[in-house]
Amino acid sequence: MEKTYFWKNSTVYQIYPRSFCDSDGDGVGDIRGIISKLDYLSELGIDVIWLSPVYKSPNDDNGYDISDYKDIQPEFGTMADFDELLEGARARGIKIIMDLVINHTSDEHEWFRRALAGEEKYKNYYIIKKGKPGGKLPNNWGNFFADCPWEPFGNPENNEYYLHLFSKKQPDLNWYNPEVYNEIADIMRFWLDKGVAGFRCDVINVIFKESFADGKRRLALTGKEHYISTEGNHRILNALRRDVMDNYDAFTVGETVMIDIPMGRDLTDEDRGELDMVFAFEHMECDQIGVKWFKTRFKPRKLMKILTKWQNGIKWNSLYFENHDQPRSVTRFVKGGEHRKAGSKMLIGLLLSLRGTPYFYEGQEIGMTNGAFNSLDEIVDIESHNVNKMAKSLGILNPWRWKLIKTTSRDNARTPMQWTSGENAGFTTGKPWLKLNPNYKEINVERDLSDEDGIIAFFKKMNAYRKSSQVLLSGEFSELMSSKYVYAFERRLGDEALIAVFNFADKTKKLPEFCKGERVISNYTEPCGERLRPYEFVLYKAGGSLND
Ligand code: ISL
Repeated sequence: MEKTYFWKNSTVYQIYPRSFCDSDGDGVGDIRGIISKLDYLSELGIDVIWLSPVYKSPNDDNGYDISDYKDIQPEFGTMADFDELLEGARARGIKIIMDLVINHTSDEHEWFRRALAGEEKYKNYYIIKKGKPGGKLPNNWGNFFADCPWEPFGNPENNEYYLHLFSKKQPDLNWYNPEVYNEIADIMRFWLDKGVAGFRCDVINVIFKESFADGKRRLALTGKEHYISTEGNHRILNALRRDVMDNYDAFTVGETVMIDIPMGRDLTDEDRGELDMVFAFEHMECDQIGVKWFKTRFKPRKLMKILTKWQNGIKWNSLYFENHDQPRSVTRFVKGGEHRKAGSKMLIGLLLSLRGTPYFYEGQEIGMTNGAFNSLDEIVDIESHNVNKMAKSLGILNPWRWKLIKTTSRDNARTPMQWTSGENAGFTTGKPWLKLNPNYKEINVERDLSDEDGIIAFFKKMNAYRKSSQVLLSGEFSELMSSKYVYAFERRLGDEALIAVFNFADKTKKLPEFCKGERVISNYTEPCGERLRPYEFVLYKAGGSLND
């Protein structure tokens, strides 16, 4: 199969189906809701939709716990709806990638049920270990969701436990077993044969555990050295590339936790042949100390340094500031509500100016902000509840626990999409599954679209420009400046160069002298003088005179 590498020129838009658009009034977004918004997505100018899981699931982790990989979650619709979505997208030149969750299944998956019923074949699909003498767990590992990663398996007398790095309803698959490999390869072919354009591969660099020995004690995720980007993991990815992906004009983007640049390079090296791109996390950790729950003041220069490091370190990056696990970028990186519009545009401008494939998360195009939750009762996310329990057991008082959760909970990004200023933001006619942000009266698609100077208008303009510019699509990156607040870089292809400059301050800042040339695009209408305005972004065509 000849590869077109279409993803190198694509802009991707992530849909979290539960929160996107509800067509039947049950308060949960669904596939027909997405179909009803295809024209909107097409007008935005996006090329690929990344669909968070729509497979059958008991929803312990909102679909990341899959009980049937070849069927659709009834509350999202039917396979016929899915086929219609795929066709409707195709007709508009939009491709769809699926979320591939293969570190674990749901404990309600048939494989796990049969394992529990005692079928050896299926027991071998999971990681089941004997407890150590004295009623001890098989090892001292930690868990991603602030839980214990071992849960008794079946009859307690057998002293067996199954491993779950995430929720206890997400048992980890045993990638030592070739049958597991074959099952997953088959699932991938099933979707690729339908015409999907690839996969976003969930926590893909932890699937192969090289050893089950105790780990070095850490604040979080003790044991991770035994499973982060192991050699066995590389072998599996390479095999899936050869056996499956090479037969389709499709791509993979790996969600790769805790990777550094050398790991990212190995995972995406074309000669090794594993993944096409990775989602690295380092830039998403620029405002935290140790673990993500301990947020510190955002220092723009730290973000700039990390972005530059990855631009220089990896041939092709995935560019993102948001997804369904992260707080909203405008709340996180932009000070004060009055700059929401300029700041949202600047962050969009930044993603679309860097080298790599840009990913946007639903609502980012209208500058949606973190959820407006008042207490834990309003939070659904399992991780947040587990963290609360754990913090409580450590004696952390409620106001502190709530502060951590309110700032960092994954539900911040999962509040329903704000379409209109009408009832329930036009998301549903029923009761939304998660509390809407009351700011939908001001922040919504309808209103933004009616504003010539809206965030969507800027997104469309900038995205269209990127697509017409070989320099932005494939030019080399070099940093020109990363000061306390001002970031600037050049993108160059042969003799042609663009200079992008960003002011991360809520005050004016001096425009660097090298920012000269034709002002191609900006988030402000009037050209700036000697000083950049708050959260100003300008793209210059190098050569020519300043602001002409
Ligand atoms: O950062 C995290 C760990 O503390 C989590 O937000 C997240 O679990 C991690 O990034 C892995 O995420 C992916 O796999 C999870 C699922 O809950 C997330 O939604 C998904 O993006 C388990 O499938």
